[in-house]
Amino acid sequence: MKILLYSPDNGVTRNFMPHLWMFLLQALTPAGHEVVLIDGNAQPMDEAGIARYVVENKIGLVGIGAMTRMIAKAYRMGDAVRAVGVPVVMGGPHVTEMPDEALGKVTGRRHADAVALGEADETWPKIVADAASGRLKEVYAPVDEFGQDKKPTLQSYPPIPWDTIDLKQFNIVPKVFTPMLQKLGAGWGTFRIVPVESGRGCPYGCEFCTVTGFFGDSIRFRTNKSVVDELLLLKARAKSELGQIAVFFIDDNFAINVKRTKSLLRDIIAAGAQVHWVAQISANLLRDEELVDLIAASGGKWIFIGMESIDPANLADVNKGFNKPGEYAAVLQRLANRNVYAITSFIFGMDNDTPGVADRTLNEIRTWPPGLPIFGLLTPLPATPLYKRLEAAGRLTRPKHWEEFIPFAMAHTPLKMSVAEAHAEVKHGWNEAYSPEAIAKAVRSVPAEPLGYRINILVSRLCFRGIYFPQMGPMAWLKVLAENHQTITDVVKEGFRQWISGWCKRPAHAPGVREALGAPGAD
Ligand code: B12
Ligand code: SF4
Repeated sequence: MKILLYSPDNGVTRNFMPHLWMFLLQALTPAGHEVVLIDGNAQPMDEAGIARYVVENKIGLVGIGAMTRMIAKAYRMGDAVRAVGVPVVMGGPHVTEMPDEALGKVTGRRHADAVALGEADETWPKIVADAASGRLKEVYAPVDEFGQDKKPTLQSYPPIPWDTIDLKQFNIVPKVFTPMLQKLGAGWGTFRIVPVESGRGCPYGCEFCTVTGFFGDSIRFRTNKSVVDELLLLKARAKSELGQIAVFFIDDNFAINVKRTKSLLRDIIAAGAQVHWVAQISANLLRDEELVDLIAASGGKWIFIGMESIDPANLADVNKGFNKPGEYAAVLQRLANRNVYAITSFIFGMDNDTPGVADRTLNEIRTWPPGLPIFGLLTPLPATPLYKRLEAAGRLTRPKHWEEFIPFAMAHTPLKMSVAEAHAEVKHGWNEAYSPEAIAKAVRSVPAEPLGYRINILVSRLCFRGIYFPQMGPMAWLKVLAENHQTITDVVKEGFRQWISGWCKRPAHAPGVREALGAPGAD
């Protein structure tokens, strides 16, 4: 059987990296079946497009996975596939929480033949076998022989064959530049951000988060060896293509067990498996100097920190009182001292927020080392404690907000500001944090370091806003480049000066551009 795994875009945001579930299910598919992957973010497709693809390629089963914000598109694509007579199975956080919706038990509009609840590592082979024999069931739940919820251990994680997987659609470097950039240093002909997980689960139970409910509070890890082997495979692939691969450790809280994280990082270093990596770690776990040393030494470049708010009352409201705004600056400085920077995520529209929250947050951010701030709105995702609280209080204004996804739009009314005010705060946050002046200041604030770190800050800043406010199309990009031309010119001039002076002083074995740019192994 030929299987298509499809991840929808939501028509608004574009992801900068593919979703892990597709590669994982592909690796878990029993032998004898062919699996093709299409990520709608990389290969935009509409309903007619997927129906045509499925028919032309004789696909026998389509698997669709989606977060809540993509679910409306997922349903439309499911409808189109089912209309040409091919069965659809859906999985992921949204259908796990709302299986009846996908199966049409609420509205009568059915979008999937089957749903896979929760973690599908162990149910997927069964789904494939049932589909191949025409006996697909409606619901697949990960349970043991007593019907109790069963979580995969991750100890026998399947090797993902990164050396052979077709990754063309996930290359961020435009094809026209590939031949030229392959010659730059160790090669930049391709650049991909690849998701890798080293463990699952987070026990913290923040009120707005799906994770504790979905993965449970039992934390599970892969073996260090299987993670290290995966990194080595990725590193070898990048080298063979004269390209670069960065890894996003998608664990919910990469250092949830600090002892184990240190042991993994030590093993990565010992095996020479360092690649540039990003991971999500909560601020309270970054107090440990040794952990931060190991992060830097193992290739860690950016840490995603869910700061959420600088107001302790807000944090307490959403069960995230373990975040201490008073220590944010010290945590970020500890990272910056090792040239590791942070993606700092904030939520506006919390119950104690009042107009001016963006400026108050921006004033704090300006005192911190440079990073990549993100601003979003408090969103009641289905089945979260937040959703239940707001529903019980009658505060949901759009209880089924996912039916018509609107980016950056609230689905409930905050207590101390209006919905329109909350929207304006988010817009203001993004505009100010990514203004040409703010970008110039961030780049200038690391003058003593190798040029590579300033390039890292500049490029990340220019690109990052685009993940949330896509700079699609050449005109949007030209505008961004024009607005930031002074900073870009300064960095290019500096690079040229360093290159010329390096060239003049060049001994028999001189560092190449890669080393000058601060690539791993050169820090
Ligand atoms: C990495 C990640 C991201 C990445 C991008 C996604 C990517 N390319 O991987 C970034 C950081 C950009 C991101 C952004 C956002 N994210 Co996010 N993200 C994650 C994270 C941490 C890991 C996802 C992952 O790979 N998990 C590991 C895999 C193995 O698990 P899985 O995807 O659930 O897949 C398993 C099962 O669900 C199932 N399955 C999944 N799909 C399918 C399909 C089929 C056919 C089958 C059979 C089974 C199946 O099988 C898999 C194996 O067991 C999750 C939390 C988490 N731990 O999952 C949040 C999570 C998915 N994100 C979430 C959210 C809300 C967001 C944002 C909206 C946040 C924001 N406000 O900006 C944005 C949206 C960005 C966008 N452009 O759309 C929520 C989604 C909740 C929901 N109900 O939709 C999650 C669950 C976290 C949370 N706080 O609750 N995210
Ligand atoms: S710390 Fe992060 S992953 Fe864990 S419950 Fe809170 S928001 Fe979710």
